[in-house]
Amino acid sequence: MRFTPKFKIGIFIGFFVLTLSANLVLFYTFSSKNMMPSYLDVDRKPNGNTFICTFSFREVINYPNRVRNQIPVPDNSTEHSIFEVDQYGNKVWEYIGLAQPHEVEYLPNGHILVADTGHDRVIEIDYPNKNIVWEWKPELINWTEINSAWDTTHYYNNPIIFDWTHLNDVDFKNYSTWSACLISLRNFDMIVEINYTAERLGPANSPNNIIWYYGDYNNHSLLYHQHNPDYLSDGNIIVSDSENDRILKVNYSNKEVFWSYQSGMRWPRDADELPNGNILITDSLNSRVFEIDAVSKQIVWSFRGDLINPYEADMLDNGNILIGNGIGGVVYEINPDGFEVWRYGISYLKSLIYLNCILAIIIESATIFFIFNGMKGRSLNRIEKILKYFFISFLGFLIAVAFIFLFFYTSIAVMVFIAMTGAAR
Ligand SMILES: [Ca+2]
Ligand SMILES: [Ca+2]
Ligand SMILES: [Ca+2]
Repeated sequence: MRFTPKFKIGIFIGFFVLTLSANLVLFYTFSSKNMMPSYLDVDRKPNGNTFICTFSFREVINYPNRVRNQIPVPDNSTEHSIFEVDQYGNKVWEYIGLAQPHEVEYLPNGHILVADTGHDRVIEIDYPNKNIVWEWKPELINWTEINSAWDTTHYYNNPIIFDWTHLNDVDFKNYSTWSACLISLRNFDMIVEINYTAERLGPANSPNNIIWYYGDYNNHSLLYHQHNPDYLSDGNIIVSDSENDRILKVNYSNKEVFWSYQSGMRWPRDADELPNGNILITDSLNSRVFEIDAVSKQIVWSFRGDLINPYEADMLDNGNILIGNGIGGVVYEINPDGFEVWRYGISYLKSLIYLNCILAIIIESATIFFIFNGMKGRSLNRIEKILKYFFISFLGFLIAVAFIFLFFYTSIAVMVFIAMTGAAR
């Protein structure tokens, strides 16, 4: 039985339309059912459960300019949450109504502190209940009282709009007789330390409770859109100076940078001091997590796997690394050999891209094979030959594109993310 050329072309177009529509349906389903989340801070709790800060990819699609244009999140949005999963991946607790929450911090009294980024506030929740028992809002601070150079016209005192400070981190420290919080105000290019004990005794949001700060909105050589400042064991501060592509250790007493690391990184967003003194760095736009020796600054461990713009990584007590994989939509626990020992979530984005690429490669290769087969023993005129070779070259091009997506999908996803959200400049 011989198929006419028209019939073959019909089959080819049919396959193409079918694949395209299947993709659109799958993409719509995944995004509308919130199956493509974006993970930020992830914390392993002492009981083995994991806290995950998330907003959805649907969010990114619907409001690609949310962060760039400071578009408010509707009240009680279910797409910006902190939830807790047990080791089997069951969701056991959730708190919604946040705006791109970047950080959750487990307090000694069992409460949690949350950096509710877009809402420009730190909240303390009486976990496992869901009452806000304390709130710190930079809009309630008269910043001129902290530094007279910041007058009423200064950005720190206005305009108070959604995501004005982009408050992206809170860290807690017990100074034995009192406690403090280290808070990162990204759009202020500044981190502040506040006396948590005094805040809790009240009145809260007092300028007097700001006991230390580092950074200046008008001086990007200090900090430029930083993430994840942490207290170091020696009392100093480590911070990811993200837009400056470097990690800094700042002397707490004299505010001088006494250590820095800047080597081939793109938008690092987390740096943790490890028990052996090494530094664990999340190099977001390079989609990797690596560990350096703090003295020699040599890389002693590195992991890429399926990471796409990871937000942060923690070393767990068992020596494994827990990673919040940004738009990759998966939380990974990786052992020191680089093997995945636990995960939460499925990367539907990756599944969709892989499925398409493999389908495209099979269908296009088969088409080329059948074209050559059909040409056997037949003499073609010049026009027919040109058309056939043009078509074969086109299919070859599509196969090459599919291979590029297969091998470089991480970099492509990062490029799309930057283009859509305006992240990292
Ligand atoms: Ca945390
Ligand atoms: Ca943090
Ligand atoms: Ca970390």
